[in-house]
Amino acid sequence: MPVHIEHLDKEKKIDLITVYDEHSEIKFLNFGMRIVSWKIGNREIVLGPNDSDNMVQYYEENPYCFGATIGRYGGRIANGAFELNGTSYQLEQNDNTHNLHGGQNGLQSKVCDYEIVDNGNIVDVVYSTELKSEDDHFPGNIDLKVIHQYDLAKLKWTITYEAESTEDTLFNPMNHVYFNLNESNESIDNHVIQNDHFEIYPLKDNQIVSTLETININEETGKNLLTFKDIFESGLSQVEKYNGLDHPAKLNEKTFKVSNEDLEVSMETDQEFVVVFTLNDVDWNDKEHSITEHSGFTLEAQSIPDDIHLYGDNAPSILKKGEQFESVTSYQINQIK
Ligand code: FUC
Repeated sequence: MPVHIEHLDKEKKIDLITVYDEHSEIKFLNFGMRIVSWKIGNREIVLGPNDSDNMVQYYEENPYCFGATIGRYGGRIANGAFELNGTSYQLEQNDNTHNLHGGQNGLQSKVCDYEIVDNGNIVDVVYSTELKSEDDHFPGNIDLKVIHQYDLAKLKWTITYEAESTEDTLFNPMNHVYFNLNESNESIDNHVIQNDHFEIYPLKDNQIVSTLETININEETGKNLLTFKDIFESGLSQVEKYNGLDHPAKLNEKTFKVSNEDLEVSMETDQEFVVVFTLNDVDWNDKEHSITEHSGFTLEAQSIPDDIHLYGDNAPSILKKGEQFESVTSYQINQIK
């Protein structure tokens, strides 16, 4: 059986779940339904500590939500306020005046029940949990399952979200994994975005999406394939302002690929957007794990942040009462050499 379970904190019921064979190994925590390690051979490709010592405390304190399932709403909602079906809702303002990640009581902070379905080469960790209106002040209670599947033969991690709400609400979950495909985690400068269309949505000074008119970074820089270094050094005001990327990008092909010389991570999703965050302005000191600015990047598949203000009643994140929500995003590692 390619699964190992370690009870890290019996009181809090936090378990570390390892799925492995001789080629690769992936580790999940039921606290925040997070990925905490993914090794291809000896190469660790996600940021954060991957051994169990002090792991719980680390992830409780980590301000960047390393590897966590985020929701009910992935990005920022301007001023933490919105209107739905004529009713106004005021959410927690946990990011300046905004609501970020659905607030502090979101999925990232929950310890979830889970079951393992072991089919040999393919293992599912099936988490069950709920989001309550009284905890995050969104309308409706949501029953949800998050399935983390690892396919050992394909080196493919697939996330499925299944949910149902008791009232019309907003639901826009995502995962906050940070990749660095290099042997050393110091920088992502050399990573190449393999999509030849990288269009981002500009943010206002307050980090909220300002317009649906995109900036095409390939056109702006005159480069077909961009390294993160090209982007950091592009001089584009949006990049300067945020010291990197913290922007939604349009997914024309529902796939997004980033590689270094050895490995490629290929994301596939049914979502329309991906938020790419490049760990800008790090003020949380973790030298032991080489967590410094630009030492990792996220590929957060979701609806565009603040879609409720951008699209109103047509916002893709609106989940109707009783409607079945299902969304799938996968990350696959291709070995280049
Ligand atoms: C992403 C970003 C935010 C924040 C967080 C940890 O969601 O959009 O700016 O820093 O990660």
